Amino acid sequence: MLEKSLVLIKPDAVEKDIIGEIISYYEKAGLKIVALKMERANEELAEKHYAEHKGKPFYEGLIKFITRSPLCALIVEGDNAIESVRKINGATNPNEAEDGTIRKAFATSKSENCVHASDSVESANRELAIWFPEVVESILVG
Ligand code: FUP
Repeated sequence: MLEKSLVLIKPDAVEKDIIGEIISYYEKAGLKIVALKMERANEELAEKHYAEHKGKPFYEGLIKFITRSPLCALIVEGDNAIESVRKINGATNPNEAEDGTIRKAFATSKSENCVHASDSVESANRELAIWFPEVVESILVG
């Protein structure tokens, strides 16, 4: 099924100048970048995005990390894009990430793990509306 996934290239990856390398992983896998922007998330945006983690021990550190410097938000489209992108990203913890994944190559810890991707159609729709409110209607309909 043709899907769209919300990908974040997180502050650690932007700081390391590997935006291009990361995008190449998706493009080489046959996925298409259909929207892209760079911005520094404020707390409100970060808290909306990570609402499901509120109250967890790592939550405050997570909000600090994701807001500390600019990130890139992308809409990645393709056949089975949601699962494909998560496979390309690899496990949350880089020590458990498979060879050939972005997190295996670049992530330094479970918290500074370079990328985020939607984990279901429902979360993709929720996250796309958060990060791309200006395009989400025209892009999601049809
Ligand atoms: P993922 O779906 O792989 O991005 O991972 P989760 O949704 O489980 O976690 C979201 C983010 O919370 C991770 F990318 C990093 C952060 N996190 C931690 O910092 N510590 C943890 O123990 C778990 C997650």
